[in-house]
Amino acid sequence: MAYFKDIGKINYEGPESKNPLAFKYYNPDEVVMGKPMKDHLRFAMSWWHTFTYMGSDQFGVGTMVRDWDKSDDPMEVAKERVHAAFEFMEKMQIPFFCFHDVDIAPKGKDLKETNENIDKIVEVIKEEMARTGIKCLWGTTNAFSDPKFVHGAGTSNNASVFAYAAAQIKKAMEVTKELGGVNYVFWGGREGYETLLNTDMGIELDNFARLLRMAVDYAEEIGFTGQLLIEPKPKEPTKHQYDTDAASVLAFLRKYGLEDKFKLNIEANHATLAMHTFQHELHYARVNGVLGSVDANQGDYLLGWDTDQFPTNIYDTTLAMYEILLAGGFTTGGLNFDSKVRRASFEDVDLFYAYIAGMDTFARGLKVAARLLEDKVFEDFKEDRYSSYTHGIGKDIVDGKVGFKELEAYALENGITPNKSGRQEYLETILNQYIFETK
Ligand code: XUL
Ligand code: CO
Repeated sequence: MAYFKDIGKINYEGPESKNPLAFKYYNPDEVVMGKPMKDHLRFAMSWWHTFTYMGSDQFGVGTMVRDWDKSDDPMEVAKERVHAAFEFMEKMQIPFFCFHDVDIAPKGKDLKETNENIDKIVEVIKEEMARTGIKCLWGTTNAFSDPKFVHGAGTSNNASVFAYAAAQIKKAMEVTKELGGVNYVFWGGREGYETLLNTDMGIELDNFARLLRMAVDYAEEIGFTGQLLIEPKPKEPTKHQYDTDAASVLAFLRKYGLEDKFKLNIEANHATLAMHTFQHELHYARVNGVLGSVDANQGDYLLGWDTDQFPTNIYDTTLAMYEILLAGGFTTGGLNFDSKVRRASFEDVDLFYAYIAGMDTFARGLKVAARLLEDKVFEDFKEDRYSSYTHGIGKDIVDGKVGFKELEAYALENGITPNKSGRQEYLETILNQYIFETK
């Protein structure tokens, strides 16, 4: 059965179009820097926000009434969600999806029954994947919602909870492999703490690393060759999440010798919560060689929590695509819309408007970023700005030829070469010009 009967396929109509159900900038086959847009952007739908989020918040229940959620049988609901999800992705021209284990199938009376439920729904998903050609970008485990994870999963003080989380990850990895997923994500969930008065951070971090090591070993054992990813976030649900930001995750991975096994899944709103820009987190991951994938959304600068809004800020998407292009583009990664419609946008058509907004803003950001890179606007400026390290004393520093004594002698003899302006406002104007003028 078709769930979005009144809505056809969303096509590219160009910037002049007034059709709200059309792309104005996302033109999947248009070639940008030698590659079709769809291969640069690798858009993915998040199963949880799109098909399980019903619009509830701390003050009220769900507002969304979905035809595919009508049955009293949770397995029927799960199956119909699969059909609705694939109809949606097909119409939206979204080539990938991402999921948590709990998003796709209902909980059973125990782990065994839950896993059986998952297996049954996976069969339905596989049929739809074969029918449509839509692929899995990544799978993950929800080891944070259930009450047993009150003290964390891999960082729980309760070893039986650690074991349960491991069992859940094992299953989710198997399922991700079965669905041909090209990445597997670890977001910390409740891996963090509320108060150090009851927390042994040392043992919690060691245990978390043990869990990740087991995941690496198991991936190898079952032949899952997808990229393992960690998604940083500084707070929410716990006051202090261990995977705070790109820098702290990298330090953690290096301490435990896991840095070659994981890359990062950078989420825009998590960057904001960490008091960083989205670009900062992408840039940090890129220069350290660990930029894996992206959770595309945006936060609200006036609110201190994860609002997971669809990305509509052209500056953020331009600078994000700039970093992604500089990284050489995605390999296994992609742009997963970890974004949800507002509670008041409760009609089915709002899902389409939301994804169109996000996809168009990223498509346009891609084109602006490509032009900025082709013209080497910022890259030339930076090259010149750091040119003192390409010759003379600067080159000696870089080549490791000098120490404090030689540098003291240099300073005594030569003093300071005058500094030059950083030209921030000039560069910001150029960025604007490219955003305004890119066709
Ligand atoms: C939570 C979040 C998650 C992860 C996957 O803030 O972003 O949805 O992306 O668990
Ligand atoms: Co996310």
